[in-house]
Amino acid sequence: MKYFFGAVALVVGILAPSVAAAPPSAPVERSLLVPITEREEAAVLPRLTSCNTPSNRACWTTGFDINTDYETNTPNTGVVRPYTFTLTEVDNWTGPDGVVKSKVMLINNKIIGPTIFADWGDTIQVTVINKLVTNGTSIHWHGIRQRNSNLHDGANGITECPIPPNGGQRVYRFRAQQYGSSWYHSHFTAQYGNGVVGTIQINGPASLPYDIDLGVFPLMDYYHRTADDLVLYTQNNGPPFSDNVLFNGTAKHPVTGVGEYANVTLTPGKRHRLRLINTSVENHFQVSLVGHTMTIISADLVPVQAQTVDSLFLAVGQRYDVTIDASKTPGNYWFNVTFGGSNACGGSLHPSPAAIFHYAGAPGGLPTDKGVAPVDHNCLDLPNLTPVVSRSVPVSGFVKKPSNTLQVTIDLSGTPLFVWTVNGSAINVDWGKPVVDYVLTQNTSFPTANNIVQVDGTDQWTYWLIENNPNAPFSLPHPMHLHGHDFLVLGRSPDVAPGSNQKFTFDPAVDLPRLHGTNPVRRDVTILPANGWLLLAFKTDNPGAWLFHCHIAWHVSGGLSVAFLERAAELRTQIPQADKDDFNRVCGAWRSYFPTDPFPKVDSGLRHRWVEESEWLVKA
Ligand SMILES: [Cu+2]
Repeated sequence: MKYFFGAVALVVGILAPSVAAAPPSAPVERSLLVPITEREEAAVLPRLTSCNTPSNRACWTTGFDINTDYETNTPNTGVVRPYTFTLTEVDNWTGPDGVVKSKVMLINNKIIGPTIFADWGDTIQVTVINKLVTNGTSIHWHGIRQRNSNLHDGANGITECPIPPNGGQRVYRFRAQQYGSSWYHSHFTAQYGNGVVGTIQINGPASLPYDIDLGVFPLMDYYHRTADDLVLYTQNNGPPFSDNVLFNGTAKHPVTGVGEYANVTLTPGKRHRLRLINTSVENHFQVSLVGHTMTIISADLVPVQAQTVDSLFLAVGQRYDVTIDASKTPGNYWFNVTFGGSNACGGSLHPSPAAIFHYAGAPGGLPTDKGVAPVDHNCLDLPNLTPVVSRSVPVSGFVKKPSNTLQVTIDLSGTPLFVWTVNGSAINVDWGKPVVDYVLTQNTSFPTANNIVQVDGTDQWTYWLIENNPNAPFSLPHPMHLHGHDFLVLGRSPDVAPGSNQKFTFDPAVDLPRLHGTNPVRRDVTILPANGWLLLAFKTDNPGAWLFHCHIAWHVSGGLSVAFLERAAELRTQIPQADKDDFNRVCGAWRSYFPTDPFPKVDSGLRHRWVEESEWLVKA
C-alpha cells in the first residue's frame, strides 16, 4: 500500500543529526508556584497558598490532593485567566528551518501560540479575534471536559458556527476542572496544520515528587506546503511524510542545517517534570532520551501511578507528563523521535529528528552518543497505565450490538478517492447550522451526514466498540479522540504490527476474558489498531454535542467522525441565556459572511478549507 506508507523508505537506525548545534541556552529557572516562561506573556495571578513542594507533589491545597476525585471536586480559586488570541495570515513566511512557506496562519504571530497557564480550579477565558482573510475559525480546547459548558468546546458545525474572518470574534470561557498538560487547536478544517495551535498547562498535584517543572514540550510534524494543499493531496494520494519535526517550535533543516535544535537544560542531580504533547496533524512519534529513562506520571489529563519506560509512543493528540532524573554524567544528550509500524502512523523526510538535553554547567555542543532506535511500538499506545483516581466498570456482560458498534471503513468508490466512513457515513457538518442549533430549536431532523449518535440516560456507563472493517480494502491505526469525556480503554485487539495480515473482529468467547474493567487506562485519545478493534466506555454525566473522531487531520477531513448527542433535552435547558445569545450572534455573522466566501467547502468542514492552486493539484 505505497500510497499510505509514503514515498520514501525511512532508516531509523541512524539517529544523530550531523549538523552543528547552537550553543545551549541559559537554564530557565521557574518556580512552580508562579508558572511563567520567557516565551509567554501570560497574565500571572496569585495562587491560593499551596502545600505543593518538591518533596510532596501529591499535596495541593486544603482539601485537595492527588487522590481527590477531580471529576466531582474542584478548588474554588475565584481566579480568571484572561487571554487574547489574534489570528492572522502571513504570506511568504520564513519558518524555523529556513524554508519559506507560501502561507501560514498564526496566533499572536507565533508558530505555536501562547501557552495557557492556569491552576486547578481557575477559569480560563480566551477572546479569539479572527483576522484571517477568508477562513472562519473555531478553537477547541483539547481534553478539557467542558462540564456544563458545551458551547465553549470550539467544534464548528457541532457546538458553534465558525467565527467569521476579517475581525469576527468570540469569547471562550471554561473552568479548569482537570489539571495537567494539554493543547488547543483550530477545528476549522486543516487550519491547525497552518499554525493555529498552542499548549495548555494547568498546575495541580502530581503522583511523584520532582524538583523542577520544565513546562510544556510540544512535538509537531511540520510541512513546507500549506495544510490546505496537503488535504487536497492526501484526498487522492494518502499522507506524505512530514518535511521536519518541530520540538517546542524549532528544528534544524536536515540538509541545509538552517535553524536551531530545541535545547532543554537539566540541573544535575535534580528530577525534572516534562510535559510531552503531540500536536501533529499526522505524525505519531516514538520518543527516547539517550542514556535516560522517563517516568510517566500523567497520560492526557489523567494522573497515573508512576511507571518508568525507556521510550514512549505518542499518538496524535496524546500527552505524557514524565519525570527525568538528571543523574547521568553531565553532558549533552539527544532526545530522539523515531517512527514505528513501518510508517503506518507517519514518517518524516527528516532522517533523524532530535532535540538536545543539556546538563547545566557542562560544556555545550552536540551530543556524541547517537543512541539506538527504541523498540518498535507498532503504532500502539500503552495498555497498562493505572489512573490515580480509580474508575471501574463491569465488562463480562458486554454484548456487541449494532447500536454500540462504530465501524470504520475506507471508501474508494468515488471522488475524492479516499473517504472515511463510520457505519457507512462520512461526517460532513454544516457550518451555518451546527448540531446545537437543532437542539435549541428542538428540531430532531438531523441530516444523515451529521453522523449523530444519540445517547440518553443519566450517569450511565455506555460502551462503544470501534472496529476497522475487516472487509475494507485496507485499514490503518486511528488515534480516536472524544470531546467532553475521558474514556476507559476496556480492551483492544491483540497487538500485532499494523502491516500484519492478521485481522481481528470482536469475538466474545476469546475477548471477554481479555477485557480490563478494573481501573483501566483512562484518557481522551487512544489508538484503534489497524485491522482490529477498540472497546471504550464513558459515563453519560455531561449533556452536550461531542465529537468522537480520528485525530489525523486528513482522516477527520475525509469523514472519520461521529457526533455523540448526549442528553439533548437537558442540554437545551441547561445552556445559559448568554451562551445562546452569543451562539446566535456568531451564527448570524457567519451566515452573513458565508455567501461572500470565495472558496468552496471541499471536505467534512472539521478540517480543510481554503483552496490553493499548486503543483500538488496539478499532480493530483
Ligand atoms: Cu485516522
